Formats: sequence, C-alpha cells, structure tokens
Amino acid sequence: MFCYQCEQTLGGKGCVKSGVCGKNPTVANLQDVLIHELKGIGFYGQKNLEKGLKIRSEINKFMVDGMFSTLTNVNFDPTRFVEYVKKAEEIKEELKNALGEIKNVPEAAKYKAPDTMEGMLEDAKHVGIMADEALDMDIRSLRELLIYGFKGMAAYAHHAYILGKFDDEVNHFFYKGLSGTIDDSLSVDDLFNLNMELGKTDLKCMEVLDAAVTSAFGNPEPTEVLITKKKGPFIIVSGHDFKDLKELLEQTEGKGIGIYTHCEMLPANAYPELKKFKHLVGNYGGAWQKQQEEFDGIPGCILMTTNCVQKPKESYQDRLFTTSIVGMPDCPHIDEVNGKKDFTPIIEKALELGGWQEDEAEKRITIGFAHNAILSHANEIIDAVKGGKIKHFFLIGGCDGARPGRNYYTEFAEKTPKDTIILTLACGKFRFNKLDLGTVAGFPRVLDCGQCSDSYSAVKVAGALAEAFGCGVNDLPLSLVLSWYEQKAVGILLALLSLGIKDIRLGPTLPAFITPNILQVLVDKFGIKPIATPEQDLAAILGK
Ligand code: FS2
Ligand code: SF4
Repeated sequence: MFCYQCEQTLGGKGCVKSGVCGKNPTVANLQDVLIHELKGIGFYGQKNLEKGLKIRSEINKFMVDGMFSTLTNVNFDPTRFVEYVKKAEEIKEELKNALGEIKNVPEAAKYKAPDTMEGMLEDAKHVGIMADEALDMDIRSLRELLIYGFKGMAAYAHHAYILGKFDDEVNHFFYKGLSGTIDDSLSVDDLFNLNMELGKTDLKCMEVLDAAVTSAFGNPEPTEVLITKKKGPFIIVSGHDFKDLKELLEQTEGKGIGIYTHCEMLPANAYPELKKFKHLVGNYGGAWQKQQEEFDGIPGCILMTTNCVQKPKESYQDRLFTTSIVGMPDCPHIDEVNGKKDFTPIIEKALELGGWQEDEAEKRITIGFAHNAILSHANEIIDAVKGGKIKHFFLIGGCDGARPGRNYYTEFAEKTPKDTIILTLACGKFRFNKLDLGTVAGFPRVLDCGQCSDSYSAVKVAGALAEAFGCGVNDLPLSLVLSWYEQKAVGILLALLSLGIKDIRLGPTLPAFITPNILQVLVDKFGIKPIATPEQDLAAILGK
C-alpha cells in the first residue's frame, strides 16, 4: 500500500505498511483499484458528454459515493470496496458501450477489474499512486491534489444528494477532472488550471448543499447548546448527515432516549427543524480524534453517519453503528430500505444499555452563526468596524487531528486581541470553542459558522463585507488561519484559492503530496504560508 492523502500520513511522507488512521493494506489497495476504476469512468463519461449523450443519474451518484468512500476515516470495510469495484466495472462497460469505437483510449481506462477480492488485490500492485515510478513528480502531485479535491467535493455532493439536490455542473466536472488525471498530454499548467476549476466547482457544490440543508432544516440561529451529560439512555450521533439525525429524532420521540450530537454534528443544534425536538439534548465530547477515549465503555450507543470514524475499542464495538457510506468491520450497519432507515436496533440497544446514571453540572456554548445569522447583523458589524470597536477578523477553521502541533490553534485563539472576532467552522474549532473569549461590540468573539461545508458561509460573509467596504476580500481586515487533516480541506483550500484569496496560513504541517515546485507556485501566486508560532503569526498579521 501507499497512501499520503491526509495530514497524519506516516513520517509526513506516506503510509506503507498500514495507515496511521487504522486503514489496513487490504482496504488501501482496494481503494486504489476503485480510484483507478473511477478514472476510467471519468474518461468514458467525459467522452459521452462530449458526444452530447446523457449520463444516468445513478451513475453520477455512484461516482460521488465511490469517491467519498475513499476519503480518510470513512470506510474501513473491505467487502464494501469489492462491491464498489464490481459496480464500477459494470458502469464503465455501460459508458464504453454507449460510445462505440473510439480512438486514443488511455491504458488506465482500458483496465478491466476482476470480480474477486484476491484478483483486485493482485492488480492493486499496478494501479496505486506510485505504480508509475517514471511519472514526473510535479504531474503526480497535481493529479493527486485534484483527486483529493474530488474526494472532498464528493462528500458535499453526497450530502446534497441525500436531500434530493444535485447540480449537473458539479456532476459533469467529475468526468472531466478525473479523465484529466489519466491524460498524459496535460501539462503542469493544464493540471494546475483543472485544480482551480475544481475549487470553483467545489464552491458551487457547497452552495448547492447550503441551499439543500437550509431548505430542509431552516437557517441556523444563534443557540446555546448544552455540552454536559443528562441522566438516562442516549444515542450520540456523529458525522455530517442531518437527515439521518432527523430520522433518528423522529424514531426516538417519546421513548425516553436523549440524542446528543458529536464532533461535526454539533451545528445541528442550531437548525430550527432539528432543535425543535426536545430530546435533542446537546453535544457530547470533542473532536473526532478523541472518540476512542470518550466512547470507551460508554453506556449508550453511537451512530456514525459519515467521517470521521476510528476503529472502536472492544468496550464499545457492539454499540457503534454505521450507516450510509461509513463502514467498520464487525460493527452493526444500518442500511436504507425503500428510502427509509429503520433505527430499531440502535434504539433497542440504547435502552438496554440504560445510559448515564446522573446529570452533570450544566455547561453551554453558543453556536449558530452561519451566513444568514451573521449577515442579519451586517450593519451593526460594519458600524463596529468603522467605529474601531472591531479591529480584525480571523477565520480559524478546518479539521482537528491528533498531532501535538495542533495546540497552535488553541493558543492562537487565546492570544487574539479582545477587539477582534474569530469566525470558525469544522471540527478544528473544538480546540477553542469551549474557552470563554468574551464578547466584542455585543457579539460573542467566537462565531461558529458550522460544519466544514460552511466554508461557504464564511466566503459569503467575507464577500458581503468586501462589498460593504467597497474593497476586495484580500483588502479586508481578515486573516485565514486554517488547519487541515483530510481531503475536504483540500477541496476547500482549492475553492479559496480559486477565489484569489491570498496569504492563507496552513498547518499543522504541509501536505506530503505537494512537491517543492508546486508549493513554490502556491507561494508565488497566493502567498500561502505554513503556520509559525501564534506570537509570530499574530505579530505579522496585525503588523505589531
Ligand atoms: Fe473533522 Fe473529520 Fe468535517 Fe473532516 S470530523 S476532520 O473528516 O469533515 O472536518
Ligand atoms: Fe495514512 Fe492518512 Fe492514508 Fe490513513 S488516510 S493511510 S493515515 S495517509
């Protein structure tokens, strides 16, 4: 196996024997075969589109789900990947047959996957990231950057699909972009431009998702969320899928079970159509990387709707349920049947486990500042900036992770001056969202925009402020300090770069798949910088 798609990759170079994330070589190799298949589908799909042929929506959805399944911490179940590869082979054949004879088919697209796991694992030796040793390193870097951006975008497209929304511009770009990763005629410049196109498309995809989520659940509103435990049986819901949460809330109503959000599900507590359920108690725990400690021996159940799932300890393996794209061998999985999910097994298990024995002393945090909530106070914010009460905005957002260097983000937030506002999103906020950083000009100093896809909210707020001040986003008193871990962050970074946003600080370390030459291009074009120390970065940003 070889995998270097996430920030915790071994030694900052690549996981080769097994994944630091717990991914074993079997799963890693099957994922390589699946990605190889999806590139082939990309090629034939693009040729179909160029010929004006329509692609069935099930194929578009498969492309999205297949890519998403390979994102870090989503699916660790080899049997599911065998099924994906078989399905991919069928789809590739269908798209190929629709074209008749065509010329100049890349070798990668001609590949035919076997239908056994053994055969796929044998083939994996020839299709992985490093299989073509002679490939130019910068070309490989840009191809992988594109593929990881796709994985991130696929997650958002998947969430929108779940809510019945999709966009053809987004769907079609999967074919164009993935066929570009096996097109030897593309230069470094061509691939760079495809990456920028991915960034633009990802932004569109987040916009589609935002519309889907807000039309299904309403606009998030500022809300005080309980972050302590209540007595009684419970189910903790993690991941990003609000529809699963809503169905579970409906099915647990009146059963005496408290529902808690976890990690990226925290923002659910601010949506009117979700917070109306009285038994949505609050949020449990911190970011994903603490789950093995926080779920250890827990007297309740956990539902993983999407990433980030970690291999469970034995003490809670029987009570961790997966659904949708998520998979974990030996953990119960709940599938959709005829458009509905039956959560009875997790409900019965939660009742059997009995739950927490007593209430904890109550603590709350405030969330719910997506674009609608912030922009409804736009005039007050603008006046506070003009009157000198708010001097600077920071966007401190992105993923959390296990590396020690991530304390940077806690210290950075703590050291920001009191006349500044911190916008935040995604699970990286758990590094500082329980600190009391006070208020400024009547606003909490930390404004939680929501999940990682709410980068769209941050972009919308920045755009509105720039318009109000008659300047560009780069001229605003706004600095972006981002933390990355998995591939959604890659897509989001490309989205921000495609908007021309400059001087982003990125940490805790830079991606292993970016070569020095490509990094230099990003530095020259966008002024992208690795994080230093909170003191140095604050001094540089604030000019002190
Ligand atoms: Fe956090 Fe993990 Fe949101 Fe990422 S829960 S790092 O995959 O998607 O963010
Ligand atoms: Fe390693 Fe990250 Fe790949 Fe897991 S996803 S195998 S930790 S690089």
